[in-house]
Amino acid sequence: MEEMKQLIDKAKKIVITTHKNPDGDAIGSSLAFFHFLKNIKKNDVEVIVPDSFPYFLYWMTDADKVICYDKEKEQADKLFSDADLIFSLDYNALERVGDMAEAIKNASAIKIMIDHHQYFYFFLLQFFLLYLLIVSFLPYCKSKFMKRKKPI
Ligand SMILES: [Mn+2]
Repeated sequence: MEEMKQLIDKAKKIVITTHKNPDGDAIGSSLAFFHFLKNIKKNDVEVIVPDSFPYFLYWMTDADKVICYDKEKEQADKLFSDADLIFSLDYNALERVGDMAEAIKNASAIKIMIDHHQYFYFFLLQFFLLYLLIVSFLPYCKSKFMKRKKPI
């Protein structure tokens, strides 16, 4: 946290990004962070999303300032290459930003990822463990059930 604060203090140009088909938490977290940075007097901050987001999210303050990469690629590419700091919000794998991945990868900026999703393989592992748990308990449940069903 302290390190991040220092990086923000030092950065002049900051870009906030989020995942493809942005949803409420993507746009909400990006704009909230955008407002936070503006409030601490960071003037050169942009939110760039891979593609457009649903109209019902436009009620959020400054939603109209969000740059859609698929529509304003040239401008966005320049912002990425000029940035000192790039934030990745609400995603944890570059595959999730589609065509924008290349620009982020090539940017010389320091990149910070903040996400509430689990790393994909942990997610799979969790399902596997749940499966094992169910499979190992199944015989036990079955036998209980059978006993109860037995006629007296
Ligand atoms: Mn999301």
